[in-house]
Amino acid sequence: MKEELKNLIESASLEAKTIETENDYLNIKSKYLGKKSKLSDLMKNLKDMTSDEKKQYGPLFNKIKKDLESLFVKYYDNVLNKEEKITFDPTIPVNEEKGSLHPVTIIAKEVTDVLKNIGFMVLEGPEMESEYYNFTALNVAENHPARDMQDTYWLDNGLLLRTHTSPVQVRAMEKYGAPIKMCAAGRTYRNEDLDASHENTFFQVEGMVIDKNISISNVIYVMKGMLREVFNQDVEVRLRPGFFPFVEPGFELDCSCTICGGKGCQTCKNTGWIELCPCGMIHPNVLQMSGIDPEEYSGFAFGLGLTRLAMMKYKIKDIRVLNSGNLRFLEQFNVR
Ligand code: FA5
Repeated sequence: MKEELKNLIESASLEAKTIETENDYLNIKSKYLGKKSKLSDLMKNLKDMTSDEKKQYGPLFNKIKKDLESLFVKYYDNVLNKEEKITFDPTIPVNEEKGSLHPVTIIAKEVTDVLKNIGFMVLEGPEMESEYYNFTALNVAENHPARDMQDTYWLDNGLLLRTHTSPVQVRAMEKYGAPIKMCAAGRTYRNEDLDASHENTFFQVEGMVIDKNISISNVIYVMKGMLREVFNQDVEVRLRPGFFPFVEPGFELDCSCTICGGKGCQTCKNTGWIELCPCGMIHPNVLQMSGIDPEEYSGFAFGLGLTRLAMMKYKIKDIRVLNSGNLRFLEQFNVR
């Protein structure tokens, strides 16, 4: 028996040195320590041994089992350490190809930087929003057709994917009260038919100023200034009446299409203009619902289509390329 055990330990020790993978480790463990192993067979003899022999072999079997186990683990650890060393090998050449910022991220930073410089707080709001913040608190009644125009993705938890960044206005009014100057850039969602200028996932920047004696001329001044900074030149814009339940009066600010120079193309649906930034004076109901006295304060708000602004600045003909993950397209924006 002793001779057999000695041979077993010798061959296990030799084989342990060949462990190179997790599979090798598991196989050798099962071969020498498993239920059908030689050691297990030898241990079955215990029941026929005298009590003196049992006293001698019982502890010996246990010791051999433990020794072999730690031997296998030791060799397997060496394998793992070797793998770790390879993972952190500092001599591996660095991949010089770095990513660059997405064009919408570049524009979002440019716009919020301009607004920050003139005293706007830069805030964020949740993309998964409640019906109250997305519609009700913005004076959009439950059966109002404006809810249809901003059809969205309704979630199992009763929330929805926000259709615009306007809910951040409400959250900011509730948290900070008046006076206030804030902006918030972020992703918005709509259940849309896609075309060259409509995506189901796009970005907006909300802006809002509430103070005493605010008028529509303030919003026009801020928006024109912001566009001038982003485009590094004056851009042709036009203002026309627009309806949104949360502003009164409301306006649509359109930008002359930079793709066709205003001549008309597929991107601007042959109108020569791109709807860019609706705005208006905040409706008194909205102020009141968020705890601000409309007799004392007035304010303006705008909701800039950030993805469309990126299209206009970089002359991108089709909005769909922006969410496509197309690296050849994205590599052109070499900003980090
Ligand atoms: C709104 O979302 C309002 N919340 C804007 C607002 C804020 C008005 C504050 C008044 C006061 P509208 O649905 O028009 O409005 O969207 C605003 C801008 O987002 C559009 O002018 C357009 O530039 C952009 N936009 C709207 N839908 C899409 C779309 N499907 N794909 C890409 N851009 C879009």
